[in-house]
Amino acid sequence: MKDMPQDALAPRIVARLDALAAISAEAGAITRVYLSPEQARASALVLGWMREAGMSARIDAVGNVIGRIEGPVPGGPALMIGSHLDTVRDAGRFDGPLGVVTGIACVAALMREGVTLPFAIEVVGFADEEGTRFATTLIGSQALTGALAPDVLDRTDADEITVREALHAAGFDPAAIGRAARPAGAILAYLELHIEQGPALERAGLPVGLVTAISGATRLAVTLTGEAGHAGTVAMAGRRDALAGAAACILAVEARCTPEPGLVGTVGTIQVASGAVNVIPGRVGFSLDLRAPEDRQRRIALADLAVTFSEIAEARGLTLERVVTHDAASAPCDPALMARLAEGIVAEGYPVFRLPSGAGHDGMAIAPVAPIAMLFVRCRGGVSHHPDEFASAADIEAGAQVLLATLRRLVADGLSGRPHAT
Ligand code: HGY
Ligand code: MN
Ligand code: MN
Repeated sequence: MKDMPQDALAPRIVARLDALAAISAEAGAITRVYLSPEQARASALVLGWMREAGMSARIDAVGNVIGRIEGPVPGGPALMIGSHLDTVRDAGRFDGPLGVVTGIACVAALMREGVTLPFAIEVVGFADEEGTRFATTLIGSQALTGALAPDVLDRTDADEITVREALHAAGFDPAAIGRAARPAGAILAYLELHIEQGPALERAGLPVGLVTAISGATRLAVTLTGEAGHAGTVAMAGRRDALAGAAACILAVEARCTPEPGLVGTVGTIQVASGAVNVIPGRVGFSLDLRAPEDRQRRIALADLAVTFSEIAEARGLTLERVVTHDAASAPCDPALMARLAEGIVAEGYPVFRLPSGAGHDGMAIAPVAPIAMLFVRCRGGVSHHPDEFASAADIEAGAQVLLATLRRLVADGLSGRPHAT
């Protein structure tokens, strides 16, 4: 890579992202969902990179890939650097893997500097942040904090395979997932480097940004049931068309969210049971993903939409079912840890640009048990969850050097340190 210093970290990071991107369920696209054979292959690759960096490395009871450099007390509390290795369907190559591969590169660089660690450092590749396969999300990070939903093993994918069956098929013991949970205090702090997945850094002309909080999110599975019938013989009046009802609900989501800054609502999937071109849809299922920076704002919108959906269903003679498949509170980043990350940003010569994260991250699951902070790296056009997702090698280098500078400070001064006046 031209103009890169000899000891640059980005060239190897980019090469490893490319290697991971080649591991997919689909040729010509990047799709690596939880407990898939592709995930097993990607995990094996990352295990090797962790070991190459001098870490002990293992896969835990739910499939998280965990590398560790011991501190003074074997098994003692660790500073955790993480992100996820699973992807959405037809994903970009940076969302998730960038944070894991950069974490490995920074730990390796720190080890090359011969530092003595005052605490252990772990790099974690979480197994299921996206929730692409089972609709619920953060399975990997919630298992690690002991916060898995009691019914998680019964969640099913589009083929009606349960998490329990998928764990078993992937060689895990469903009865042992509790072993992934860490005792209280095991995680000193959590740092995640991630592409911004939005346009703010590009608009500001900056390669890195300091995250202030992660927006909370609620995901629903909504089912409308009406009456199937012959498309040619049933008059329009009196039809109980479930898909037309779903369309009204989807437009209601857009109408409710659009006027309110920060509130976003997305219907990303819809299924018509036994759908056919000449059959009036009798039963339709769709997903709803609702987010806002403030939990209260999200809950009010959720309640409003529940009323609207019921009114639409009643007016059309449909029955309505709503199941919450995921609910994560917004997660503020820790001011002291943010101050350390801000020191790293300043040390690398960048201004400290603070911004919230509209996208969800594993840090939401870690926040209840440890201080979290996130570093965003600029991505082109803010595009993500799409093959056009792109972060330049120069910005990846900037992100890696900021993370490394931050690690040096945390190792030298401890986690609380001297908050930097930025
Ligand atoms: O959905 C999200 O915000 C994250 O990319 N999983
Ligand atoms: Mn994502
Ligand atoms: Mn992500």
